[in-house]
Amino acid sequence: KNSDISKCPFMGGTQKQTAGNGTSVRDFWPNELKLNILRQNGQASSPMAENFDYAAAFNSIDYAALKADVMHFMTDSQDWWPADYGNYGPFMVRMAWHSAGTYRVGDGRGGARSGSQRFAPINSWPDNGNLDKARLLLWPIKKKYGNKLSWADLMILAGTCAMDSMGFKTFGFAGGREDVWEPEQDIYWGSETVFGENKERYAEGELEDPLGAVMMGWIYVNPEGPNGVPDPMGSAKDVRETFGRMAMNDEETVALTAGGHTFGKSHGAADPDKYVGPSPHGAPIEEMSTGWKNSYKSGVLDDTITSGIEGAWTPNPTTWDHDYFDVLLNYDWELTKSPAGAHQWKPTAASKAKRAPKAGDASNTQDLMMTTADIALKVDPEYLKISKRFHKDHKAFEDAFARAWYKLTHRDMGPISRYLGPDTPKEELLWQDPIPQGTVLSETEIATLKEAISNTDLSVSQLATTAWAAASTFRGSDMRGGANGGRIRLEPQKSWAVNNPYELNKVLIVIEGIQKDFKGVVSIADLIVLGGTVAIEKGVKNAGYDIVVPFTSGRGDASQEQTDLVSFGYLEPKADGFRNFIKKDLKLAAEELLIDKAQLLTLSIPEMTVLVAGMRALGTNYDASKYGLFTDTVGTLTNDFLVNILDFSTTWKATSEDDTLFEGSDRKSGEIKYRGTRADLIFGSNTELRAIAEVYAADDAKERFVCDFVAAWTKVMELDLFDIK
Ligand code: HEB
Repeated sequence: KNSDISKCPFMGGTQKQTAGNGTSVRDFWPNELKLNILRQNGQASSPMAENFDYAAAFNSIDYAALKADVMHFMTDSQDWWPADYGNYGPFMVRMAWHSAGTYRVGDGRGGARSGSQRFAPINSWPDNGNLDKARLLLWPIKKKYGNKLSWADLMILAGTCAMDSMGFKTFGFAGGREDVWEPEQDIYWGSETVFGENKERYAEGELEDPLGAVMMGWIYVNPEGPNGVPDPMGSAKDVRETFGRMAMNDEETVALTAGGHTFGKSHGAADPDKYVGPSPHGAPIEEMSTGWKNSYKSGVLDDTITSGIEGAWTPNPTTWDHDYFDVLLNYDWELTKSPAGAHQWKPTAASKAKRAPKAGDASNTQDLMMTTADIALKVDPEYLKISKRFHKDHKAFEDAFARAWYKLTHRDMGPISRYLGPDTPKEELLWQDPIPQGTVLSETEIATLKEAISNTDLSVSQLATTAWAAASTFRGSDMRGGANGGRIRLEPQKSWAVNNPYELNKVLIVIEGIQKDFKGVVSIADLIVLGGTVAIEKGVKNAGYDIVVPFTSGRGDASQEQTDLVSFGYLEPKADGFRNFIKKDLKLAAEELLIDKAQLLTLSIPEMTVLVAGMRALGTNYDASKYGLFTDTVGTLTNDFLVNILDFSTTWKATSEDDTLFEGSDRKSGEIKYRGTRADLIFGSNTELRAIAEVYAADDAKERFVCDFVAAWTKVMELDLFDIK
């Protein structure tokens, strides 16, 4: 399937002497720190005006007219890629599912929110075969609505309307996904260099974290079975693992797969190696961003080659009905091969199974089929129980499928306040991490509360650490976490090692005391962030500057019942370089995890640099250790960390065998001055970080350092204030 290497001599960069070609730094040093992930989606790569407001643009759409256009589209078959059964519905459902299906809970990355199916590598993954055509078909609608409707929203809207148009009552749809203009570089899709391989991700036996797919280039599992072996029990294991990483439980998994495969068909008319050309990213220029050119007969309808599996799951593939479980459970299945050579299952002759119409000729029929992954829903005992229940209880199945589809496609959008459009359901769902509305405080109230916090014996370091602990759970990947909700006082957060539960509890008791004194006026969430404000202002003042640290109130406090323990568990940091915390025995280095976290916090390189330096100065290490405290004035917001990391009168050597801890001594006297971690030393070692460090360590930068720290701190504190700001 690796037909991507073009034979044309002018392809693939044979003309090497143009800008950007030649070997890159990474070719020489593959382990180079990946700072580039903090430089994505800059203003320069976006064609939108700087003040473009997507929410406002989306809300200006005549939504009813848009839906009517999408509904009409479903049966408006085009000659260049005619619709199977005259209906694009199933094709759109698959496109939307594959757009959303890259989401994984581990780091919140992937998913439908950015429209990244338009770009490589995703546009060219074998599992996304022919979805280039699905998007091209939608172009006239995209063109009509322009900037008001992102590709990301359109893909999910099309998949959802498709189901409505085929008679399924969906749960709702919300817009609000803004497109990116370049592929995301921060998402780790695995280390294999060949599609369909999985050696690297199973190197340790278990599927590597945080990956959500069993092999390179696929969304979840191999439909034919693990490594192409048609073993339904093995497939069940893969399905459970990968859907679990998409935050789906067994019931949701069965509902989604059965509901999805009630529609459409698989395409495997002939041998792909013989007839299918390279994927879009490797295709010749005249194919105009499409790929998988199929030279088998007409190349479309019943001659289409996509997954290689051939046939429909149900007798009426463009109508919502309850046939899927009838077909799966009432018939017996035997292994067979598609015309393309793929393993698949067909009903035994004794089953006297119904048949499905041919995609391009309703007067003709073909066998029904199941993939090995479908058969898993019958052979795995837990899946079978659910399948049987859904088979009998149509209402339960429809409700589960509608809700799971809604969750699948909206999972990465953040709080419901970010949802746009009249089809947004009102019901509060646990996976949306609901937060009750907070109170906006007056200036006087804020001043009084600040005074009250100052009068406690909580230190600058305690207050700053707690505010950071609360706010820094935010992930720009799926917009979850953050200080809002006050969940730092709830399980699981209050017990995380990184939060030093014993110390955290001491702070919480004092904060809760203040809240009691000001009954009903202020949330714990606001108080914790305000505590950080008080701490930073003290640090600024100690440094001799007079800068106001901005504070926005209005956060609410969620309850324990509103907090999904399992799904919040995924927000637990394995490492937090800002607090010099790292769990034992991680394979990744502290500096890599620092960059990863900075990316999830949507920070730039300078923002990350001032935050690390400033937090060291304020003494925010999680265990109050001395690592990275290159200052005599802890609690004063100075640039000492950077000044001293760049100072060559200190010489460093590793003190731990695994090169994770270091001590710095005076080059002349040999006297030990400092201790540091990799998250500290990287600012002196990495040339790009060093360049930024130099700016802030210079004699003319003291005030700028303080100002930029305050701005970056405030940014982190307010990352989750979508409805408030
Ligand atoms: Fe599916 C299709 C597999 C899940 C929806 N899928 C399909 C195919 C395959 C599959 C192989 C074929 C493709 C071609 O064209 O060739 N899936 C699968 C698997 C899984 C799934 C393995 C896991 C278990 N789906 C799913 C889900 C959904 C879906 C979840 C939704 C909800 N699909 C779908 C559809 C279709 C498909 C709708 C059809 C498309 C057309 O027709 O075009």
